[in-house]
Amino acid sequence: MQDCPALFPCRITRYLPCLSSFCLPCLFPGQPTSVLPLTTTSASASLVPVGSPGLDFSARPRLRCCSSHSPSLQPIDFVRAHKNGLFPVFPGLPEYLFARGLIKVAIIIPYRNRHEHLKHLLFYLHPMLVRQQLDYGIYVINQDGEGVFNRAKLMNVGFAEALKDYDYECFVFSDVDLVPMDDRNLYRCFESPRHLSVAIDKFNFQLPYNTYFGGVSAMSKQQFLTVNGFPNAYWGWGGEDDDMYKRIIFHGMSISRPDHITGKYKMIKHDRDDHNADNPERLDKLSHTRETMDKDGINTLNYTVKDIVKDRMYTFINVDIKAP
Ligand SMILES: [Mn+2]
Repeated sequence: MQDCPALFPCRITRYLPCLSSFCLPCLFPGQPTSVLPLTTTSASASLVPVGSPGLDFSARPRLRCCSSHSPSLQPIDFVRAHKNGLFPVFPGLPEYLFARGLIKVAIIIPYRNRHEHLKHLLFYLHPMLVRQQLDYGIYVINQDGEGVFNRAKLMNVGFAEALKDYDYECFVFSDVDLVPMDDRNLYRCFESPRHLSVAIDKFNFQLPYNTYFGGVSAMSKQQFLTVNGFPNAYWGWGGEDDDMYKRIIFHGMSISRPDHITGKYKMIKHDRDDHNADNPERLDKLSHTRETMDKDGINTLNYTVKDIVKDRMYTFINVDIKAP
């Protein structure tokens, strides 16, 4: 163990081969105090199919750095290897990680000016997604400029842009400040659209209301297209998640959820952002979802990509979404 190197010697399209719990502390070199505490609990370990469950935020993590020459860090293009049917063996990772059939999942994070939150989220999310054995990519969709924020439209952009990047079959839409606390909360798609953040500490680990679909949700490509994606017309805070819930119900689907233990989340505390005031039109809009859902959504999405930066840990897409 030694000081974190400035860079980690691996650059790949996605993250599977280069991440292990061994190298994670090096993802964010710097002050350990800026990272939420992490320990795992052992109580139900034997029940867990995908790694150690449960985050307990009561103790600080031990942030030891990795060696700069970890044998598991290799500059390999995993996607190309996968396509070519090559399954190189990475020390410490089981061979079945590289078998065919990994679920291709894009994590979409609408974003503006929340670097600290993103750092915290990714510190926990990457290792969990690796333990869940997903073929995943993370897309941070940044709303360019100071216009009114539009979470739903950014998620539509994320869907469209991620599909240009790779043949994803499942999309997880996540707020930047919601950290999953249990590995068993699978970031994949199910037969029904899935609401994942069912027990957020801010809401006392309860659903705030039964039809709540906000926070973190997962939809397959087909489910998302069936409901015409998210609405683009909700500028400012609130309503867009309820609109999505209605779209799902109006298309004859229901939602699935994990239980209230598995679905626990820690919300990173913050004040309301600038330029994201309550949307006063949301209740009126919500009363018209049935008429508007086929006319406003992924089929009418328009935006301009200003930059795409492939960071080691995520793809950052800066986008002008034509805020009014
Ligand atoms: Mn928030």
